[in-house]
Amino acid sequence: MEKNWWKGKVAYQIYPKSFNDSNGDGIGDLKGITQKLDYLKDLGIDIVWLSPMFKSPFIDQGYDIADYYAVDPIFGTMDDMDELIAEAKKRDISIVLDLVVNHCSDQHEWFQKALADPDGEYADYFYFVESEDGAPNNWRSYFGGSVWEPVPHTNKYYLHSFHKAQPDLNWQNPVVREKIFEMINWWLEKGIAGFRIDAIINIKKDLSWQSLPADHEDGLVAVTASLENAQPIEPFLQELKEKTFDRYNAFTVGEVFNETEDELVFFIGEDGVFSSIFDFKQAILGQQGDGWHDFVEPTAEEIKESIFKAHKRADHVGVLSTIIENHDEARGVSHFIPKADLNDVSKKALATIQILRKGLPFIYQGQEIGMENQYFDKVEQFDDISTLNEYHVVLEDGLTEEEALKAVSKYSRDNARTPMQWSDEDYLGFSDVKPWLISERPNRAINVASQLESQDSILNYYRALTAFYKDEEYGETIRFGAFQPLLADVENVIAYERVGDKRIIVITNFQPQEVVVNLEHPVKDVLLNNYKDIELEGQELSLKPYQAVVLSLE
Ligand code: TEU
Ligand code: CA
Repeated sequence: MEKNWWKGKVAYQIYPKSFNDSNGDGIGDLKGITQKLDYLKDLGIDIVWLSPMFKSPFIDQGYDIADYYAVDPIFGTMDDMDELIAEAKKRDISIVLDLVVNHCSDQHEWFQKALADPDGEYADYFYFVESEDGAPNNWRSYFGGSVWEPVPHTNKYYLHSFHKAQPDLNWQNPVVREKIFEMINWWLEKGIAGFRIDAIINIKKDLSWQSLPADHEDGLVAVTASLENAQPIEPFLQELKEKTFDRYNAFTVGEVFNETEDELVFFIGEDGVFSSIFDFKQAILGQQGDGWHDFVEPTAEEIKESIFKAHKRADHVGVLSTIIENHDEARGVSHFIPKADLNDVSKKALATIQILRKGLPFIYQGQEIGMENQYFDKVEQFDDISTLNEYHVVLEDGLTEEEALKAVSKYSRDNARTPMQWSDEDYLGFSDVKPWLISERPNRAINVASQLESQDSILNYYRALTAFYKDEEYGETIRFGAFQPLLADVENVIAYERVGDKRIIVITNFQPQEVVVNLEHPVKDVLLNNYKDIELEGQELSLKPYQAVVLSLE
């Protein structure tokens, strides 16, 4: 297999619990995914990333793994997994798994053995730290509260950067590293094509366990702040790469936030440890302040700036994976498009910007039909631990229950975790019974069945975008050509040029007003347009609200 086989592919993220239920228990499963492979093929998908489908108690929806070698029974069997890999292969689709190795589940055999013998070898698989009076320090976990949990009947605490049911694995311990590498190779041997690498930055630790200045009234500080004083991550990841990914020519995409310039080279440069990392700069726009109630809506100018900056920083180093949403975020269309402007046209504009910018596009399930945030009217309707924690943070900050509900409804990870909407039936064509998570009032009008029938649908527009990405004449330029900002000063216009053996410009008018722009060069052809018509006189282009056009230049 060619070294960089994954370059120029289109990827799709599946959240297995919510994609397709094949056996009528209200939970998506592996057979359900296999049934939809042709759908994915028609959408132009080459790589499918599955969020965790391993054995799990699902405290954090599968990101708490109890057995890395087993498929959770709610998703099916290992035979189903083998069948999925084989059927995908037949269609030239590669399967990528989620590698969650910063932590495992407290139900994992290793942790159970550690608890049973807190001085034994398995305690060293984790961070068991002695402390006489209370938690060893003031770090706050990602999901709220201390990162420390007492080990029963001892003066020890164990570290959990995320939920207490997700104890951190001790990467300092070479035995742990070997076990992890063995497991990775076992899966690669089975025929999976690579991994999305979860929360990887957290594997480095500040082993002095020093407290840091509090960042909130609870006296705690986000555990992320401790990473600045942590041991270097480089040796771990270098070893990981050499002992696993390299041997199989695997595709890897890291979940990495806030990397420095040097780290960027280390991650995705020529000899980088990963194939790619996600560009989260756009996804996290507007996240500020002390909690979800302080978040603000990103403007078109901010979206533009974020994209331009990302490419300026990364394109000479390596390949970014682009997203507008994932299972940890609200729906992209609801995040980036003001509510009053949310319609098929604006959704297509957002799609155009993402799919045709430079990089490896990831489409999150439902994105291709324009799924929006869900309607939640009671806190009891949420499943996600992060949402429930934030709800309390907002209340503790003095807001009312109504305000808290409003804030978490808007940013809840559950917005993206409700079932894929295949049809307008009762349970959205996802299942015959009530799904494990569903809004009281899903927007049924948004569904695959109806969009397959309508030529102008968002789904068909996404198909056109992925087809264009692979187009015989222009695809090379879109996949590999340079990215150059265009019309940077024209407010609310997000535009760029792609330069390869062809010259292509992508212009979107990301606002509800018309705009006129002057192009520097004569246009040869109109290659894509989210309106029926285009108003182009010479080099003067008038764009309707949220119009997106793709033009080739002479
Ligand atoms: O996410 C890591 C991460 O940093 C996020 O938890 C983020 O801070 C959070 O979603 C905010 O609500 C990964 C997974 O993508 C996420 O689903 C898991 O919950 C997490 O790791 C723990 O495994
Ligand atoms: Ca099922």
